[in-house]
Amino acid sequence: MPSAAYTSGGAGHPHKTHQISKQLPELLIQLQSPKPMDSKILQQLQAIVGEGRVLTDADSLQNYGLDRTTVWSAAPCAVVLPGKTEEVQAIVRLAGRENLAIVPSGGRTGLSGGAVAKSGELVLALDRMNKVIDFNAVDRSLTCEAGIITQQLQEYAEEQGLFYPVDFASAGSSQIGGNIATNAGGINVIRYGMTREWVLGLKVVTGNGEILELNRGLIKNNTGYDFRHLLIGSEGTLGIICEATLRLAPPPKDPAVLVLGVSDFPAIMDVLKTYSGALTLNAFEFFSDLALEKVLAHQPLTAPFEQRTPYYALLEFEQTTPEVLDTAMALFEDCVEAGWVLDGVVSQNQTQAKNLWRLREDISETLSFSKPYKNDISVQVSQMPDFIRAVDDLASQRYPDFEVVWYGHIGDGNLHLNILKPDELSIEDFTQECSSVSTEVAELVQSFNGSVSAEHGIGLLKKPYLSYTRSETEIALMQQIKSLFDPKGILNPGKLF
Ligand code: S2G
Ligand code: ZN
Repeated sequence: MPSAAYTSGGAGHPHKTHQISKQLPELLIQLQSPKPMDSKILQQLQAIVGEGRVLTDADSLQNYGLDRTTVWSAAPCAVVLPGKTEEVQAIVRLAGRENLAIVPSGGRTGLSGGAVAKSGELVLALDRMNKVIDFNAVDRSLTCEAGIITQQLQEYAEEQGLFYPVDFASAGSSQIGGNIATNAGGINVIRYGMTREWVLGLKVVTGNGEILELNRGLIKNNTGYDFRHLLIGSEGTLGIICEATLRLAPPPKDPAVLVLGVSDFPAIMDVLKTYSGALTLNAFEFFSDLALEKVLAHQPLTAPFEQRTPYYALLEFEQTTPEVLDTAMALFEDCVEAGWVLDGVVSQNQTQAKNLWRLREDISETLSFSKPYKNDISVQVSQMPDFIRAVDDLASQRYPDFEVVWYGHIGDGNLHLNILKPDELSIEDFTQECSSVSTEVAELVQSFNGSVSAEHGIGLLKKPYLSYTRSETEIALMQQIKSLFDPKGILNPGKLF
């Protein structure tokens, strides 16, 4: 008899309360996925990638079947790990013949369920395709496989004296292919833009099993529709990204980090206006005191200064000349004078800069322990002062009993609103309660012509809200485009729309 007992845990996952006994994995697969992998298909997959690269054990199905969302249970039929584009192509063609759904999988750091396999899909993981293929100093470009970890790519660029400027908290686990498929944003968008700005070429396998080589690293190429930009942000629904050619930038000179204690939400925008008018900002982030409280309770970090303030702005700027720091300090005095800023600290070296950054970058992981309900919303920066007032009122009225944590990339108009799940509430009841408010948040975002998903994508989580940002005509066109790239609908079905 199986030794493990299953209780349905917080996120609806059956938590193993004991070590699974030998005969149980099959039962677990039965429990969690409609049907185990057909042995004929299994053999054909093994013939393509090799014996040990098709996984069906319970731990692999669990590990590869989820991203960082906590709403769904993993239930893929199997995981396949190709080693090159031609193997991806063969797998997609096999899946097309068998009408087998594929979920492309990178670092699985997504926050909208885009990489969740919950209905017997085949997870196609790019982990083995993780090499740098080429670097060209003249073009300042780097070609790599999709499965390379973002941080490894950043480090490789640094070794060449260059800089890959898209950065975010999960860069140590995410893969560049997933970053491209979700057009990842992060902390440097205010200066360097989203991932889309840095992709010079893509090699993809479409749902039709065709290999497309898009733009081939050219800066200028005006020859009709640029399919590269269709694939970027398509969340694995049009094609599987196998290789990418990325543009690299000169590294910012001697970046300094300034953390300011800010008196209230709207004052953050006054500070932004003051600094962005005088300095080249690499980043302009903010977080509430509750966010800081949670990070300090979980991480070995110290508060930026003696007093605690309602909000904090974190700025990073390039020190192109020695005078830049003097300007930053003079602006600090002006902001204190104006009553917007109550206190501040500036980094003296890169170690201090990194520690100050951790106060912001550790928020997402710290909050994950509370299974937060996340809103990732954006409006034009000019709309932010009015939007902040409206959405903060809505959140405090409609979430009177929940802990509401504000943080995000306010400099590019992107707010992260995280509602923390109270211990006594089940994830189902909590999600239910938050979803009803999310409709009002979506309506408010729509009234400001904003986006219901600024950087985390739509995946599964944000599907109900897509129409608050995209028109019916646009959604219909997206579906028609999908039918061209993936006529059998085998690529990440059910995601996005
Ligand atoms: C943030 C989560 C980022 C991440 O903290 O800005 O977008 O990579 C969120 O977890
Ligand atoms: Zn973010």
